[in-house]
Amino acid sequence: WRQPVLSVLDLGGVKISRQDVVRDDPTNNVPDNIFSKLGVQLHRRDQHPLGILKNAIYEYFDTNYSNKFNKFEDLCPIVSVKENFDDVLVPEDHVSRSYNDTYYVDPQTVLRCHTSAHQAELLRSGYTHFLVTGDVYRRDSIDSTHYPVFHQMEGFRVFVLEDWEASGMDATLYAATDLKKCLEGLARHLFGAVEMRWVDTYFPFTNPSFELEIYFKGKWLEVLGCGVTEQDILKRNGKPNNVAWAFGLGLERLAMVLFDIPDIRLFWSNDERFTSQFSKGQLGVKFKPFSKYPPCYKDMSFWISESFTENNLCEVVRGIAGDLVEEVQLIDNFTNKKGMTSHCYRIAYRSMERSLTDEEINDLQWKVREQVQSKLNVVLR
Ligand code: FA5
Ligand code: MG
Repeated sequence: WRQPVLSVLDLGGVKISRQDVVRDDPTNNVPDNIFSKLGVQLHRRDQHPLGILKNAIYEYFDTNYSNKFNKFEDLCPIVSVKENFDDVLVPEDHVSRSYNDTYYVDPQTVLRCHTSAHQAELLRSGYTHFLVTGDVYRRDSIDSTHYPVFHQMEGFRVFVLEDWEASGMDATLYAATDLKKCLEGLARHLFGAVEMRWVDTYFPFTNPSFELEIYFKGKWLEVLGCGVTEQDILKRNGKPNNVAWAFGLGLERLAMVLFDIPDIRLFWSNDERFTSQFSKGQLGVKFKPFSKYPPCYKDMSFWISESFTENNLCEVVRGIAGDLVEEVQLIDNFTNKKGMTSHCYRIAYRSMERSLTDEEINDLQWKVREQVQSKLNVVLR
């Protein structure tokens, strides 16, 4: 299923060509490797772990809520700053709005960084129970559980007065209780028995807010964020007398646990040794890793300047090495007497499909060093 080279993509009914999304000007930070992911929609492939997982979640909601949840999985991932941030009350100065964290098409338009970008529009259209699945985009660090494109499913449920009145609880507690019950039930539906825990957290659009973590390979892995929707969102979108809950779950994270997939890059693999292990409706078949090829580590030290960020470094490395980069890790950090700060990063190169040659890796690393110097305003040591 290599992506066909299309001159014009159809993204949820919106026609988009490369030059609409990738431009060489400072108000745009979308690289070609990100553009190439638009329209791929891994979550809509019934044979792909993400599609299998999505279908299993649909089944849970259909069964337990008698098909009441409306499903959306083809909404255009190119959204306005208003939809992605303002409509869900993300403060003006929140880090997620920065060019360091989000892909901007232009100053008013972004690649959605979460499926919460669709909450307001769907509420205004009158939906009270909905699931939105889609690809989301973030500039981020590089390791086995982070990838700049991943998939989320948003869930949203609106309650009416009669719902909480009958319970004798106040509206917020009622919604929070129902939310946790719903998601614990979902976790049991997907995993059977699994170790999980709730962690209190903060989101601008919910209060209270929680994260659910699942114990996986010796660590707690954050799989979703959720909470009771801020009243202001309901008020602004035609539901002033209601209370609601919302969640946003990371499909890759859940699928990694369910199918034992060790590296998030594998979801994008066309290697038959990966793709042939999954079939429609088969939830939780354990992935058998084909032999792991050896990693190759390259260290790189440089004096940083004020504008240096790790996300920018990761973009440069990803732009050159693509999915051959497995991890970028800060291994040393010091400031000298003159106040200059040095960082040493270790880059792990590894293909999941073949052995890399020394020559190939040296070539990649050489290009990385060149671009780090020319694009990031740092001085190599
Ligand atoms: C959000 O995106 C919120 N919109 C979720 C939400 C919705 C909260 C509705 C409340 C109400 P967060 O940034 O934590 O939250 O991302 C949600 C999930 O996406 C995470 O729990 C994780 O499972 C997954 N995720 C986040 N970043 C990455 C990444 N770089 N790669 C893969 N998965 C990721
Ligand atoms: Mg989070």
